[in-house]
Amino acid sequence: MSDTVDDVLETVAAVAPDVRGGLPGRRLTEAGVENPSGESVTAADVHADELFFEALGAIDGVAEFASEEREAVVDTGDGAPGEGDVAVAIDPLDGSSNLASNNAMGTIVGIADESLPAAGESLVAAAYVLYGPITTMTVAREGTVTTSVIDGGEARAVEEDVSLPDDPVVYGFGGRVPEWPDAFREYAREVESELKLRYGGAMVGDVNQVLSYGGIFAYPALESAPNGKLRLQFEGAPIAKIIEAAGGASSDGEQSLLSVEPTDLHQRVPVHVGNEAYVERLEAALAD
Ligand code: P6P
Repeated sequence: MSDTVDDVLETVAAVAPDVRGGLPGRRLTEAGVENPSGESVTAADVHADELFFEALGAIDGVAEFASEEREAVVDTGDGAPGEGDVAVAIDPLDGSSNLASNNAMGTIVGIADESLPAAGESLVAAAYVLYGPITTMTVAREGTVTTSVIDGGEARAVEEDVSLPDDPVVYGFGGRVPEWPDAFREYAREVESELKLRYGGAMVGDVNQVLSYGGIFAYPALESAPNGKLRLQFEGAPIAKIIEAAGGASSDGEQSLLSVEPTDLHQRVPVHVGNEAYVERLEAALAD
């Protein structure tokens, strides 16, 4: 299985430049459809999804492929996840609405050794690509986090054993303040008095701020959306895998995102990730 995980990560790095290269021509083009989460899909989302599906689905050892942009899991191999093969869950272009404003976007990948939808604990690796000033890929595997620069479709490691800084500096909270439940709003007021706001509207960019400077990112439960906005399979679990491997913590408000029971491929989950102290305070605030 380890070889297949290598193949998946190398393929993500190889495809990323083509995703980035396809952005300019698709800057303001809507695909005219909605994804399974009911969100409008851009031409850039479709392009990224097709590139990753074609490349990852062709890997021997990848038995299942699921995407935030596709209704159902696609069987792509003869094997089965957990019996030597893996399942790949991907958000091909996270934060694609940032394309219109030319801000950071990303790709998020979870590699599981059980069939999808899979519990976060079954992730054998997770990664995100950040399409920022530099294209980087951050990978959690075997309990450690590595950040690479993607250069010519190859990942060149630039930071090994990445860990959250001990002294948190930034926070970023999604959703609108009037939509936050009272307990979260009170917690946010405390955090705002302690940390600096860094919120860019693409989870990968905002989480990378937290991984770089320490702090907390959340897209909490909302009054109108008790499960929040972000998807467990394609955003919450893989990002939690990375942040926890970097010495941080994650929570749906009560438990690690890696422990959340998967019930549906596109299930949403409140997401809170960052330094353990801030996650613990969050859970205490919501428990009161
Ligand atoms: P809002 C992008 O659409 C996304 O799924 C995440 O990448 C990001 O954290 C969040 O939604 C942004 O949501 O409500 O701020 O536009």
